[in-house]
Amino acid sequence: MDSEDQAKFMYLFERIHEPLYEGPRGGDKNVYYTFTDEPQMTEDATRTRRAQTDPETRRREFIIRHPSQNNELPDLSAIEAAVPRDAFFSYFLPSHYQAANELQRILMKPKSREDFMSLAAATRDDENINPHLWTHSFLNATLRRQDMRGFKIPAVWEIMPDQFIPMKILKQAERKSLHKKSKLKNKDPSAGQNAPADVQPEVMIGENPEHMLNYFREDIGVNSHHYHWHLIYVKDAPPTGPESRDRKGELFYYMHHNLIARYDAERLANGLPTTKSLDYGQQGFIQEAYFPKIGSVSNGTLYGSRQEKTPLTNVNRFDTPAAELLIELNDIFKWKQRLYEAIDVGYVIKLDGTTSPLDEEHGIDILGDIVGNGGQTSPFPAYYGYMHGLGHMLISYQQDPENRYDTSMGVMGTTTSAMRDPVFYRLHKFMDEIFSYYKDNKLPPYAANQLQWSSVSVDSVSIESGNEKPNTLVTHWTETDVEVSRGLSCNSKSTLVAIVPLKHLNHQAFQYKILLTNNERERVSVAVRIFMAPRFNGSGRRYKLEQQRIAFFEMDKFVETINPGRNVIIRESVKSTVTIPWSQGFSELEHWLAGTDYSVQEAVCGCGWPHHFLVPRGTTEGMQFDLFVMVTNADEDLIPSAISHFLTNVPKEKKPKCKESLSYCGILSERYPDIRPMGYPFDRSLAEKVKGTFTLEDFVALYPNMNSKQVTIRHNNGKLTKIHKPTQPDSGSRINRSGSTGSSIGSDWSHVDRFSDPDSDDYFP
Ligand code: CUO
Repeated sequence: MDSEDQAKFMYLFERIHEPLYEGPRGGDKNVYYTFTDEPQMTEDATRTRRAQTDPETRRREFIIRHPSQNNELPDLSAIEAAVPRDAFFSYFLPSHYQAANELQRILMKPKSREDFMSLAAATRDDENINPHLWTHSFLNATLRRQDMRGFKIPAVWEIMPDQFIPMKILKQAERKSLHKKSKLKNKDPSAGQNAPADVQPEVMIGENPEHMLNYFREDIGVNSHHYHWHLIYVKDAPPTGPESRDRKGELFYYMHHNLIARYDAERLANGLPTTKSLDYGQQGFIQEAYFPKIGSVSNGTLYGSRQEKTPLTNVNRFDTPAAELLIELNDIFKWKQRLYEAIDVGYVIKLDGTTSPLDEEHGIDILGDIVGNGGQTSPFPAYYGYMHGLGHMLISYQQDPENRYDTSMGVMGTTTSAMRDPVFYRLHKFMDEIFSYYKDNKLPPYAANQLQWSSVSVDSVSIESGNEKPNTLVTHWTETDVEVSRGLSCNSKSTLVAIVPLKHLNHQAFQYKILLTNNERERVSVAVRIFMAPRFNGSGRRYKLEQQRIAFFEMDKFVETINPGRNVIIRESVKSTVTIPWSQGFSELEHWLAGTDYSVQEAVCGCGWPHHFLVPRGTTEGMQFDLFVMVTNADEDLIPSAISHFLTNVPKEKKPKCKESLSYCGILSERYPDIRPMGYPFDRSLAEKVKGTFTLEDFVALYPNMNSKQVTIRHNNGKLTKIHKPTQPDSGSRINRSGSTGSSIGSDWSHVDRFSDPDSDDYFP
């Protein structure tokens, strides 16, 4: 792989709703794609011809051999009929999902990378292909193909800004950018070439108290993580072997359980009650309204909206012949009953009449697959249904369940946008309760010998953050520039960029300080597990551990080898293996490509909790949280091949190709790295003797390999730091011209350094 291949690849993601011949592309607006149908074009000839650059005009031209010359262009008509070009593409609609899978299968076929890119370009330019379906399939194929390992994908919010940023703000950015263009033509000195559009970055706050949570629900990192998670956890991924997703049913439970726990921490911080499960009963209704401000630049419409107290109704829509949709509330109710019965009797029925036990090793994985994935992964699809996907679709059409008004689906229909809607969390709470019912009633509480490890004791834990008092974390706001021009049609010929400064939560970097004693005579490898949860419930009372345990969310997990005797571990917050850095955009990748030390080792591949949201917001006066740290034997608990992923200092040659969240996203084609049940030790009911009035402190006092600390999270609402995009791309030394704070690009997690305010204490790893 070389820089030309990377450039050829990444510009396929630019302006996905326009054909490639609508050039030019790239920050310098000098990149063109040209299809050739010369029958004798060999791969080598294509390679030598594909990046011709005219020294006068600096026009760069990628020549692509059109796959139709050898009759290699497949028939896409069935895919196009299933997902019309102007439809909102929905991962949850079985017909859409199958069509995306079919396109992905087609894109996996080419033997060479060159042919893969040619086929991707040709399918992309098919007049009737849906751009979001194409993006889904192309990304998926890229992540799975061995010959694409190490390629860097631009941030998904730059590829599809319409899925993440309100249409009004995009239009403002577009307009400002066009005005700048005309001012520049008239040599108006007030026209800053690359100044961000002066648009309102605030999320809309109306009178509805639910709007206070917009900063969480509409965060582009949060939504991008959710999109990527579903992109890689394809419903029918095999459990073992190449392209496998080990324990994907269990991870469906665990990742979404963490989303609810994190959301509830924000609800408590805003004085709102924790999430209530959605009631699917006959009199059920959705209390919360949702009026999306986002839509699709391809079809020119916003997602459907929903009034408060919308009654839940059957859906019976025949929008297109291929997308007829009948969902009955009664079906969801029936599936729920069958699942609770299966849990009670301890097994599920299979299609062939036999049964599978819901045992300790596989039970949660089977249930997670049935609820979350349905279809091929379910032991009996018709009997247990597809509660998750059809639950999303049922809700997404409640504003117009019979299509009397020709409205679009709501945001709940897509994985890019579902987390924006308050009802997302209520639907997932409904499913989370099924998993909890199973774990709490059918699995024995952890016995003492499953919790304690006498080799190592955790003597104390604390947090240090800058000049703050010990055990105090501070959050604030940051405004980060997001370039939207690459996903819109604006300025397609101009080098001016449209930028939206987006305001999002952030926090001051911190470190955990963990004092341990190794009681053995030799070095041991410890797996350090760190969780956090609010200390007080919605009524302001101290949580009992039996209630608090479901409020814990994972902060970090890593491995250290410690000497006999006393040890101190200092762990930097930015190393968290739960989070990923802010994804690189097109212009960052262009800067990186222009660097001299080009090397491709790792890429930020998109799946992972956004690092800027590692710490919950807290409150201005300081909100109390409990930090929990537990160490277990890494040699027994972690998959040996995965241990290097958890090490703090990983040798370069062992660094993963893809920086993703280990706990929330696993590792492609490998076993899930942690052998313990996901959520251990809080994933099941406590033993009788510690249930009642036990608090976290009482619990950790029983086991020397655990410890806890009360932590204050203070929100500095008045602080706003800014992170600006690199300046105008240019074919030469852009990095120096931009004033980058940059260290060597591509030498660490392959993330281009942010171009930040030098006075800011923000840290984007
Ligand atoms: Cu992630 Cu409902 O699963 O969305």
